[in-house]
Amino acid sequence: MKQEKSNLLYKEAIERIPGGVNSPVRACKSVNRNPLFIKKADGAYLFDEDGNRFIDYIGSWGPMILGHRDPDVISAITSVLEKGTSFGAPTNLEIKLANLIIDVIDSVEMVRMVNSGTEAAMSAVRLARGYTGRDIIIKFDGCYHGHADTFLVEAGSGVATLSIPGSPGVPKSVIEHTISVPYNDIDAVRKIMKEKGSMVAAIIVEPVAGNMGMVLPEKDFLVKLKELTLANGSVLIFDEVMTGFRVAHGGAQSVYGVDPDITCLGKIIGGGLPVGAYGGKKEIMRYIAPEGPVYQAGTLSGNPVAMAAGIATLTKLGEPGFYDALSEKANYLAKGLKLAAKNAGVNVKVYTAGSMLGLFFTDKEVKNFDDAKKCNSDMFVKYYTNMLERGIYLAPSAFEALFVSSVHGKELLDKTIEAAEESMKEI
Ligand code: HOZ
Repeated sequence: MKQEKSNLLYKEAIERIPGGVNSPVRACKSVNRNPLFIKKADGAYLFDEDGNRFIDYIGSWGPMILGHRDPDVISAITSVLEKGTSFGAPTNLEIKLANLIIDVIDSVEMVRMVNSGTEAAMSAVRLARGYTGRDIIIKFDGCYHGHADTFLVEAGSGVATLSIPGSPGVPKSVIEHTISVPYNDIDAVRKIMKEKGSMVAAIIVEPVAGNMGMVLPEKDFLVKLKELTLANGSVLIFDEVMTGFRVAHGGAQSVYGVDPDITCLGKIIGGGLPVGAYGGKKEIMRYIAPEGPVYQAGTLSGNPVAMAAGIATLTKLGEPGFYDALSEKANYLAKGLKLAAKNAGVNVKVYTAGSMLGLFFTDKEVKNFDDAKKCNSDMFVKYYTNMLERGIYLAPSAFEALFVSSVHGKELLDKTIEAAEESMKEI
């Protein structure tokens, strides 16, 4: 595989941009490579500067659920561009997108648009603290809720690839209010709630974890979190930045039958443009300024171009049978990957949640961050490299998920499975 042009660009980039990238995981450090510089994308494919073509399973880390350059999304963006790119004032588009969210996610009665998942989670926690008048936040090891100070304790995603628990620059006085416990460990949460429940503002969780690889919640884990927050007057926040409109139309909460008090959304609701949102019950959402005292603002929040892309995307996601067809593709791929591993004599665990997939090099079930960290990282690096050489673009870290889009046809899935078997045989 040629990488000369990407390498040259990387050389230039590292002189001008820290690490040569605008988000750490992309630097591909944990797979011992230089990053590929992407020139364009189309459907299920990415094309890099050297002219290599890849079947894309990152999908811009989730939002490209319709594939790249979906014609309806592109035409919605184009028609808005002719009217202006940013007004910093309310538009009808914001109401339309809010309705598309509220109509589908039962627990969301009101929603505030922001610009990213980080902003959504950061604002949701501020709201929970303002609403309850409490400071403590409980989160889970290996979950990632963006890079706001409060969350940089045992965080997943890019933080996990650097093997650091948090980050310098985060004041102790901020994270002393954050308690992180193992994912799926309801007894650990129960213990904290028993000791400090009256001081706990919120429990925040990825209802399906997607930033330590993809890890499923155990039976009743989310139900018990709901019970504990209710009993203690705390707020339950579901970070559905990855899972919202992804694992099912109504998000993970619709699959597991648990209504959180606040839901964080991102990625998909902007159709690939920078959008996030947080929403919930009116009683809580009315605490946000200007209706209430909890301050949060943003010039580009509700940006018309991003709203138009989101509206076009969510409208298509509402078409009958969309999610059944998508999950079928993911299940087909998961089955194929398991068989590929068996044929190659390699132990893997493969999990799916709608169109999200997790693949771990281990023979043991993966239920939390510790389990994920114990998986064979050398095997992952070799597998990643072999797959890339065969034109399959996976997340360059074992602590991320795979995303299947509606334009990943059977032929591409078969090609991926074939490449996986060859790649695993070469490990
Ligand atoms: N934190 C993102 C995935 N979980 C990666 C962001 C990026 O590099 O774009």
